[in-house]
Amino acid sequence: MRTQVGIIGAGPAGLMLARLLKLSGIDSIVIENRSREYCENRVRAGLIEQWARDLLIEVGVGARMQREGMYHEGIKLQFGDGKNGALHPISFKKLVGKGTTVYGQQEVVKDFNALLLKEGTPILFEVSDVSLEGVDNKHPKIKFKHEGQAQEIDCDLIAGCDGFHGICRPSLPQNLLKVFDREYPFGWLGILSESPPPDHELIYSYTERGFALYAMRSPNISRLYLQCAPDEDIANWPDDRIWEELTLRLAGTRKLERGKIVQKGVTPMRSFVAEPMQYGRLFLAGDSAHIVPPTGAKGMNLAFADVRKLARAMAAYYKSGNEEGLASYSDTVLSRVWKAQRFSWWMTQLLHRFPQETAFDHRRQLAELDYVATSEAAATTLAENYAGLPMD
Ligand code: RFL
Ligand code: PHB
Repeated sequence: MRTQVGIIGAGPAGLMLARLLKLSGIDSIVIENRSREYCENRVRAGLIEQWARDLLIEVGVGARMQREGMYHEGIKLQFGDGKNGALHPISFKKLVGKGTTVYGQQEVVKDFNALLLKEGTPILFEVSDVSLEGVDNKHPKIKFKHEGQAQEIDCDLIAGCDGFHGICRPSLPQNLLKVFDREYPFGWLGILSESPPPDHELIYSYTERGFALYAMRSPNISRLYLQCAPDEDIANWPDDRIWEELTLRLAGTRKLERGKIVQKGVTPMRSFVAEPMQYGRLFLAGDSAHIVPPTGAKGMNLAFADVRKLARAMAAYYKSGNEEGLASYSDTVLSRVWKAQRFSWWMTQLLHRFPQETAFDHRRQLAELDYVATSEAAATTLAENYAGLPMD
């Protein structure tokens, strides 16, 4: 097989890249090691920044999101347990004139798969034994197995969109890679439940018992998270215990309706960046190069931001042979990546209880929450970053 751009991974990064390239008249083939059904049902991110919503509409996959997604003008912070507990709204709309959209990542993936396959961009699911060859010369190749057959794709360029556990990042010379890594001493236990969310906005709750997040997928489906140990055994959390803990961490500010839990899992939290995000003809994008803790809701948005820049650089290369955009890709996207890292770390350290924290740390967190809730300057900083930094 031969294509212009070989894309490894059919997550948000790979699919958006394939679509942007198609709109610039550039051919690509996407390969994915999981089944289509698995990818379309993997419950993950849910929050889409304003510019990313606009981009999904612009590239032609926004219609269902516009119908079914929930547009949010802000979030609510909850802190101060018991009688002092209160909800503090932060209105992005008022502060920065933007909002966010809640629409499940797996729905975005479904919408892309349907459009790409209909318009003739190949997505090969359930491939195995993927490896790269010749990324340091002009004729890179992707080798893999598909339907029992050994296959090769000759490409001009390769996009490594294969997530944190993929093969692309390890394919860069390891002596060139600089890795920046931080693991947090907690994880999130997440559930999807057939019950209405406690509030129409997302509630980020800081309590003595730990952090909790009350999000949603629709007016009748809640997506709820509890801070837990990073290696928490889900078997220790029967449904009743989850509901009791979620109720306690809402601190009486809203009523929490219970419902059937249809999915649950534990996610460890980490911040991670690998630099540079390119080598020769191989370009990393999304989680294959960087991971953020989910508190700032940045992961899927950053994946889109990377490939928007990458698609532009590739289009310029094919249009005029100009390699400047490709050469500066990593430097260009890393400036946004690090700002998202900073914000995700900041939200995480603000809202979680740390095992080694001192009484001073705890008071400082409460003071910072109070500052964000009462200072327009501080709230504007949160709003600007959460709803999405400007994107050109
Ligand atoms: P993905 O989605 O991991 O896609 C990579 C794809 O590559 C495939 N793959 C391979 N394919 C071929 N060959 C190989 N050797 C391969 N190895 C892997 C994988 O099967 C997969 O299909 O990476 P991508 O595209 O960079 O997208 C990143 C996002 O998925 C991720 O950042 C977000 O889910 C993070 N995230 C959130 N992001 C947001 O923007 N807003 C949120 O509200 C948000 N909440 C979250 C989150 C992630 C969470 N978890 C579970 C990690 C909440 C949670 C709980
Ligand atoms: C989600 O809806 O799953 C979600 C929303 C906001 C976050 C993380 C996850 O910060």
